[in-house]
Amino acid sequence: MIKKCSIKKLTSALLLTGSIAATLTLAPLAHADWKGWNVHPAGYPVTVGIESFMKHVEKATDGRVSGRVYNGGILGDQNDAIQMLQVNGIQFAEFNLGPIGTMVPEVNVVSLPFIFKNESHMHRVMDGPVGKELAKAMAKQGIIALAWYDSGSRSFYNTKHPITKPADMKGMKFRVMNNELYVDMVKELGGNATPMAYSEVYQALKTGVVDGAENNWPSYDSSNHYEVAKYYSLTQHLILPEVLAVSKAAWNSLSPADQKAVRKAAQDSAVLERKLWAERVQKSRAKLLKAGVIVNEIKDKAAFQAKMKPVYAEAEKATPALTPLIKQIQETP
Ligand code: GTR
Repeated sequence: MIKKCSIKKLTSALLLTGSIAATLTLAPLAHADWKGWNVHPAGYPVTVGIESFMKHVEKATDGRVSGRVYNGGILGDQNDAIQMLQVNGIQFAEFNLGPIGTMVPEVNVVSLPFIFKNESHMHRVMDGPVGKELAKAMAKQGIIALAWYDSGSRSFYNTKHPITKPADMKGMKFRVMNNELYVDMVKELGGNATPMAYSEVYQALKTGVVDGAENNWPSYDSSNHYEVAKYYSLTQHLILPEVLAVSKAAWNSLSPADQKAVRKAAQDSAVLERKLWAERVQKSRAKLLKAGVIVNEIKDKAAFQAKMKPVYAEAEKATPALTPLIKQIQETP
């Protein structure tokens, strides 16, 4: 009896030790520490959004996932970030959809100039079936899109003179984001374009390597480009969505419940970012007008739009999958 009892005790003691050992070895594996990329500085709507995302992820997963965002592009430029995400060198990032079109051609649909009627149209499209389709295409390339952020509309600015019609761009050199589609866009408008990393544009404008660039009010402000290129012409030729994404490897390592929590944290952060975005546009605009930026409205954008036909034709020829997507966007009320 005594013998039996001690064997039982010994067995349960061993079982206990075994489970402690299992917990000890499994615990570090179950905890993920994520590294995140963002090009913007502290306080920028995107930065506040992505930081709030990570905070909520930590809370909602009871600390099973924690992470840190590296702001200001210190881990590299946008192209580096996309590649790092694809190989799980970083686990999450927020970036513009523009350059993603070079590796996920369907995504080029958002880079077609004047494709969206206005910003709320872009939101309706991205929050609907087109957004889902683009997310599916991105997932095939290892990028899991969780939520669409806002980045308003982009307009041209330059160091020389106001642009009121395409002919005003003749012979001028513009920096564009990394995507041949933007090179074509500027060429059709009469200028020349050079793809360049965002971090290099200030110096390029200052030294005359380029005469201009294009961006939204908040980035024109936070990058200080307005200090060196004061003519801001409201062409609003691109309304580009941005994405909060995680790497496929990071995503696949989560339990279904944690995936749900992470997606929700991303979508909540997008609601916050979009609200902050609208406020920031007004703030940046007011600040730069005060700083002496010379802004001109373009009442009739038809002359710019008409020049974009070959850009659409070329893009659709290269990627036939764009044609039905264009139709879907145009038919979205
Ligand atoms: C900003 C955008 C960045 C980056 C940048 C650029 O508006 O938020 O992600 O794309 O423009 O022009 O490179």
